[in-house]
Amino acid sequence: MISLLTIVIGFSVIVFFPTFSDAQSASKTFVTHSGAVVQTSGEILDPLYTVSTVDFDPMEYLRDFNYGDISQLSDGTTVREFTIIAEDDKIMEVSPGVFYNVWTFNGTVPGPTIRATEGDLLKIKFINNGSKEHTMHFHGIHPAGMDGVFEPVGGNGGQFVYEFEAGPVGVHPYHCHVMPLEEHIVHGLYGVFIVDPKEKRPPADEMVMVLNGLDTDFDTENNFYAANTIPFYYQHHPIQIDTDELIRVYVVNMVEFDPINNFHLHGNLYKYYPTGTDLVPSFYTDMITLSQTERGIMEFQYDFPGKYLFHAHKVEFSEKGWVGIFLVSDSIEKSVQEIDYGTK
Ligand SMILES: [Cu+2]
Repeated sequence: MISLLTIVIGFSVIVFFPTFSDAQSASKTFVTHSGAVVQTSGEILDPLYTVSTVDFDPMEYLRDFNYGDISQLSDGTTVREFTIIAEDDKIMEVSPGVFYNVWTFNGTVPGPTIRATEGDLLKIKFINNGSKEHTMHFHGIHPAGMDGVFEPVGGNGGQFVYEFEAGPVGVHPYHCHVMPLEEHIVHGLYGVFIVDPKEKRPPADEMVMVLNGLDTDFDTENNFYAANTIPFYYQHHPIQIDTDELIRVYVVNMVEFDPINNFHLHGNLYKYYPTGTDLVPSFYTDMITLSQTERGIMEFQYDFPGKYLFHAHKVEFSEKGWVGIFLVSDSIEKSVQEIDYGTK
């Protein structure tokens, strides 16, 4: 009798309880908040998506400047042509086990850092391969028709060419300006636009930091904060710099929902150029406060080697990912190179 019961129970287990591998393949289809259709087994560490994922390297992004394809007009004006492609169906693992539907310019969040010199003619070919209308709205000076607000570009291959003169000197954001704007920004449609002065800034180890937040549960509050999208990235992968080397950080605050963000540097102070529009710094400080799209240029150098934190002094933000480390080391030979302004 006991053996018969054992056989019956054993059979029931085999028939009614799928194996682990069965459970892995039992994916279901869901529609996310943003409208993307994804498949998942429901296991948070076992995502099975039908959409492509995003590979993003914050260390590569940090010092990656896109100068465009360069040509010259007969009057000597430098022309820089860029192609920017928007998509809105990609999934990115923004933190271990947390997968988020990112909307991207050229496949990443933030999009590429677009860089030009004051007075250059910019031709930015925008292709919208997303499913929704998108645009590129640049902060700066340009004609109304190039503002990326009243000229929505349709999805599935819609195109528009933004053409304007680079200016003013400084660091500016660009972002999609289609309503609901908050949704289009928080999903990742933004990037940095740097306009260099004609007389150039002194050589430096230059980097870009976009301060951003991620609302991964769609409750209009950020769950994660970061410098360059991945929470805690530069804490676990410190940014290596040299003593006495001039460091120049182009910082842009793209955090939505929270009215302010800030940037604190340890063991040092920095010269700060709000919006980067002036070549004379306005402040010498270790703390700046930034509202939405507020930005500027920080310059500093370290005399002593070692590890130094930089982070939001709004501690909630730093504890949710907006924290990093500069690893400063002595170097016999200066590693500062002449800045390549894309003219070689
Ligand atoms: Cu958009």
